[in-house]
Amino acid sequence: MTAGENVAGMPDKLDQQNMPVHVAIIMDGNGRWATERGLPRREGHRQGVETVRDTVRNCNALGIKVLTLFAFSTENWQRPDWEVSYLMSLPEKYFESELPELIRKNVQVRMIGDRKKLPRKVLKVIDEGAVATKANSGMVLNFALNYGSRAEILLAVNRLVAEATAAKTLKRVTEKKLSSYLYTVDLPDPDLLIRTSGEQRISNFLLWQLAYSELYFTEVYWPDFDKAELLKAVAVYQQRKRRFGKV
Ligand code: V07
Repeated sequence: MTAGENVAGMPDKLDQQNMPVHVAIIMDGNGRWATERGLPRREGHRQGVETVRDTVRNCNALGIKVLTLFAFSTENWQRPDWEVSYLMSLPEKYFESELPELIRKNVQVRMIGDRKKLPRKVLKVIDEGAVATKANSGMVLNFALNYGSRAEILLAVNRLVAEATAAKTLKRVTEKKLSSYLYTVDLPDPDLLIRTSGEQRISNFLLWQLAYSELYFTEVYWPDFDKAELLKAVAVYQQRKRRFGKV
């Protein structure tokens, strides 16, 4: 696709030669979206899943190769019990409606994060989604669940130390070596990080992997992050790349 053509009916000016390969998103603002409408917070999360569905479709149509979505952080356990329970029902809800289409569209589903503490039922649902799409060679859809970046890095360092202790030798650790112990071992680093809902922080998300990523922050709440907003984010990414290329 070239400039001026459409992605599913939407006019755009994207440069297909300069698409981000890996897009990561902090999906913030579901609660605020609901509260501002006088709706229960759970409605915001429900709408958030709809936005996940649309965003996966749109990224796939744009030719993005990896989409990482921050669905649940290690800090989110501090939410009220009812909210944690509701959030934990969403992976199943998502797959119930979307798994056939993900399979059909050659999308491979994965999870990154600490599996300990996640309910057995949730792990079962996610593993089934991963197994059902394991052989798919198209877009990788990577859900960060019970994910914290410092914990990920510490896990990697401790595994390195344990192996070195067992082997009674410690070679100099390189970036490549450490990267190979992270959850994202076989994924490229994100080219573009998007965070919705106005906060301008990384919040313990992919700290190592985001070292050279373009950061895009928008005031738009996650449930309102539609195709036009996604195209805007990618257009800003491409504009920054073009400017960088000139100097
Ligand atoms: C969650 C919806 C999106 C906005 C952010 C918070 C609420 C999709 C999933 C999911 C996770 C794993 C998986 C398949 C789907 C999800 C949680 C919350 C905990 F394999 N959306 N979504 N998981 N929200």
